Amino acid sequence: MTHDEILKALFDETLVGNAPEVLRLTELGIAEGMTPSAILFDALIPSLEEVGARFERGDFFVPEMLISGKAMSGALNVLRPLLALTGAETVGTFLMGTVKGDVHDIGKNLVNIMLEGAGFNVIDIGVQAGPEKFIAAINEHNPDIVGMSAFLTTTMPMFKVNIHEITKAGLRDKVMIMVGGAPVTQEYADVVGADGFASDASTAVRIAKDLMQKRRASANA
Ligand code: B12
Repeated sequence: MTHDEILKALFDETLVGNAPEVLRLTELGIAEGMTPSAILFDALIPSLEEVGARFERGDFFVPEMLISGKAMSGALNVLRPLLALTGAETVGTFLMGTVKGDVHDIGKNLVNIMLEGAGFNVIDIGVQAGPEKFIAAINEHNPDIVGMSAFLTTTMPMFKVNIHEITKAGLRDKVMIMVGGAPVTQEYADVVGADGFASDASTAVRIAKDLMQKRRASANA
């Protein structure tokens, strides 16, 4: 198979949620010398975008979204070690979770992989994380940055709730806060009082690094 044929097949098989085939094609692509980024950005992510578009049109339902998501997650497990640097110096600690009421974790996992690749120590507190969970994890891990992911317009307000509770617990000055997820915008991030927002994983890494620099500069001031 040519690289283009592999990408096309990966797109199609992710769309129909054929997890074993997506896994096989991902491994084949890597063996054939394709980059993990090409597999991710030229096949897997566009395919999930198409899944979302079909769901919106009423052509796909929740089970279809679920199996496509599972197929993508399987491929991410293969790509994770390839995207992550080994033995890199730790840039900072990043605590990440999907907010309460929300089970979408693919976007979050992707950001985590890229952050690990950039040298961050990532602590993932999973999905459906309420304020208590974020606060307990901040106290336990002392992160530099806390990331919150939300994929539903109905769960986005949890950013504000979490930030309010983190502030009440006296922890707001100890951490930088980043938010993201499909429906989130820079305007929304500003409204809830987050320090950073990114609409994709590579930008998330860039912003996280910028925030770390600011943090170091203010610590030295
Ligand atoms: C797969 C999927 C599911 C799967 C999730 C599986 C999983 N393990 O994640 C399942 C089937 C469980 C699901 C369920 C539902 N879903 Co759904 N789902 C999707 C779908 C198709 C893909 C989401 C995804 O993973 N995308 C891939 C990643 C890579 O997306 P991404 O946005 O590019 O991610 C980047 C950024 O967002 C950013 N980012 C993400 N997190 C963070 C965090 C930080 C800190 C930063 C800085 C950046 C950042 O970086 C990421 C990587 O580049 C989307 C469609 C879409 N277009 O998003 C709908 C979608 C999100 N779902 C939707 C809906 C409505 C639902 C349900 C309510 C359906 C129902 N009736 O039950 C339920 C809700 C369940 C719940 N309580 O959470 C709607 C949301 C509409 C809205 N605006 O609120 C969408 C948009 C579909 C649609 N077009 O209508 N879903």
